[in-house]
Amino acid sequence: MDEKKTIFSGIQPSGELTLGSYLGAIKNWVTLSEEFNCYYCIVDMHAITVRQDPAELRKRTLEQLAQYIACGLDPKKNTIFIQSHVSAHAELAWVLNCYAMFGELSRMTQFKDKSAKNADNINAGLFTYPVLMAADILLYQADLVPVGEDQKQHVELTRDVAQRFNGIYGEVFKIPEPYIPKVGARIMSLTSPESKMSKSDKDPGGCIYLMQRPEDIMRSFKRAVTDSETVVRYDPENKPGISNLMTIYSIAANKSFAEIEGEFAGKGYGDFKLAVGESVVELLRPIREEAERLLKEKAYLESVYKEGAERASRSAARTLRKVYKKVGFVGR
Ligand code: ATP
Ligand code: LTN
Repeated sequence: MDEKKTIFSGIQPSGELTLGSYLGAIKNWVTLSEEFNCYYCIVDMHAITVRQDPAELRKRTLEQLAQYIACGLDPKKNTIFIQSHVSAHAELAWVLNCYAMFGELSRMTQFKDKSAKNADNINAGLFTYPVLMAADILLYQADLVPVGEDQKQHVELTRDVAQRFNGIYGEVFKIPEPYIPKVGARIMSLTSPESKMSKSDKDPGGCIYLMQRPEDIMRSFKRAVTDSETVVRYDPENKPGISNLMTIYSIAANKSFAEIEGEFAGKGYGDFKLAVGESVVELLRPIREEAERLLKEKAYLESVYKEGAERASRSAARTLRKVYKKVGFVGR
């Protein structure tokens, strides 16, 4: 038996990956990837809960795969795959839909946010989105789910649905735990630091993208919203812009908040923003260069997602078979 703990996480190919998803999620994926049995998924089925251009979705899915690898995920040591390639996700999601309650799904903040943003397309998939996410996680009997703060509620729902199912049928599912970074769990928009940096944000100036050129990254940091004081001090409540920049800098330059406050004591925000921008340029440079190189290797990328889907399917089939048996479906 495999004694290693299992990790599952995924990101939707619904836009360009941002610095937020890197610091909130992918960075932890890389840390965990050496020690654990990891499944990292590109959740294209989740992405269509918001209308997507088909050609763009296809292109972004492959780009995201190249970016996962470029961030440091070794496809030999991790199972990297595309959600729609493993049909068990949709199959388990259907079963779990019958064990998730309308009331609990109605309380999901992401559903409320996305319904407000897509008022003309509040489809049933958007509503049951967290159930598909629960299926993703539970299929692999994951112990840990490394995500940003905004996904904590969905992992909690996953636990509730799993416990409800286990309560009826016995120990079918492992109950997963969210794994959220202490610093960087919620990176804010550079232009409106009271809202989360998000790839589907309408204001691209608020976002830093993994594939962005150094000059564009620097421009966004120079324009970042600050406040009317001139003190670099960590105080998220009263100084959301500066605190967000400090968070980014502390991870990118590997410095504590106290060190940063000392470094910029008596200096203006201009110097600080330049330093943050430069640290992010250097953090992202190798990722962008490696992703650009990999994107030209179409045959290699194809071999990665095909092998990933095969491995994932084998593991997912075991859980699905058990679930089908438990609920009373006749075996084939
Ligand atoms: P969308 O705008 O399409 O909802 P998003 O930019 O919010 O996308 P997701 O695909 O929802 O990003 O998230 C990918 C992963 O990155 C999740 O684990 C999420 O919690 C994390 N994440 C996303 N944005 C941030 C952020 N600003 N700060 C920290 N973590 C984040
Ligand atoms: N809902 C997540 C993406 C996602 C996910 C998952 C994350 C889909 N399935 C399973 C962790 C585990 C999001 O919007 N970021």
